[in-house]
Amino acid sequence: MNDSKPASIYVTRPELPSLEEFIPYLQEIWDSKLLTNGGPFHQKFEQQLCDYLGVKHIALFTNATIALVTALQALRVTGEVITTPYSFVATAHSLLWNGIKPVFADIDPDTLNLDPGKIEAAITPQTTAIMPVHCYGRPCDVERIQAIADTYGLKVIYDAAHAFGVHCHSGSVLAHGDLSVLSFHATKVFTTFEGGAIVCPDEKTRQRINYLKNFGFADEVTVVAPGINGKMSEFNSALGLLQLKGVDQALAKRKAIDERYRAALERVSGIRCLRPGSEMRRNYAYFPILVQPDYPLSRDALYQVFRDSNIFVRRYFYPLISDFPMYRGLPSASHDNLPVARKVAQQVICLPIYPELAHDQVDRVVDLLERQGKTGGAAGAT
Ligand code: T4K
Repeated sequence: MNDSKPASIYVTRPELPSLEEFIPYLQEIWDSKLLTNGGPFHQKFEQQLCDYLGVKHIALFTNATIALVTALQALRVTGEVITTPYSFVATAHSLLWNGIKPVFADIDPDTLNLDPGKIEAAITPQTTAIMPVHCYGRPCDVERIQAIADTYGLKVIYDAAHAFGVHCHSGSVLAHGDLSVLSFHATKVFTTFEGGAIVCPDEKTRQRINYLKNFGFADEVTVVAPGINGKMSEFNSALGLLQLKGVDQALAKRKAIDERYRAALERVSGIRCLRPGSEMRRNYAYFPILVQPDYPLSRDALYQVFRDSNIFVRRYFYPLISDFPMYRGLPSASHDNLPVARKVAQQVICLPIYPELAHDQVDRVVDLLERQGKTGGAAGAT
């Protein structure tokens, strides 16, 4: 009898070019001995990234978390910032690292993004900015958020860690707000191993951000701010440059997987897929499902069956940020304030999606959902 388990499937796997393709880039770095501090690959990658994303000014970073911390510094944000509890913890951590108080507002039940209708009630005399997240790469209601920011004189910094390549009706979603921050982490649709970027509205802002990410140096002898070291290295920049060549193909493969899931999951009652959002160009970064009360298994029981079957789905984003010890004492973290986020965090599972995920692996995920949906857990793991 063969009782060996089927191969593991992860929530994501990075898409990489062939090593052979990367060797000449490495050779160039080795020959030049230019490893960091805005070298030739850094400059080329910044330029080509602007072209690809359809934006004019980008500052590359070592990762998105340092970029978020720096974005807040660049705009001199202080006091309180209104943000979502339904995100990766780095969103709110960037506020604490700046001595800013996060004020959580609830999310919209359809988009799972910060609900614009909940923002105004959270504004106080201390509020200086809003930090929404384009969760799963689905655009926030950028117009309504901007209208509120304009009315109250607030800055808007988008955590766009998931929104690489996403377009809304007006073009790149990254062009909205005062600044947008991207992540190129290994788990993202576009990766440079670690990496990130700030999309800026103009060259003056980018210049200031470049000072801040280089210890505050404006020139060899002038330090204009208590900056940090947020620079992207030549290694990561060279990889990014090469990655740009394959990104459209990778997005097309993600699209096919997204479509396969959607078509198959129509048969499975009790499992809700999110409707595509308002975007004109999607990036299929995640495939979240919401386990409804009429599905025979609880979300956590289903999560365990997946794991027992070597399918490593994730509960992004559970627990809510507002439930972690450094946030849960805030008045805005109270259960009554965040009913939608709380419910969604109890229901969500992100299914595997990445370019190399084979269609029979997608079918294995769907079969499990279908089987458990029929037998209510009696089927066990495979
Ligand atoms: N804002 C938002 C909204 C974010 O989602 C994130 C990051 C940030 C800001 C901050 O961005 P960065 O500072 O990281 O640039 C992951 C990532 O570490 C994190 O970057 C990401 N969001 C978050 C949503 O997910 P984990 O703890 O779930 O990652 P991990 O290591 O468990 O990886 C998940 C799966 O991915 C693994 O089971 C297998 C696969 N994987 C992962 C890595 C790291 C690989 O195949 N290769 C790898 O190298 O947090």
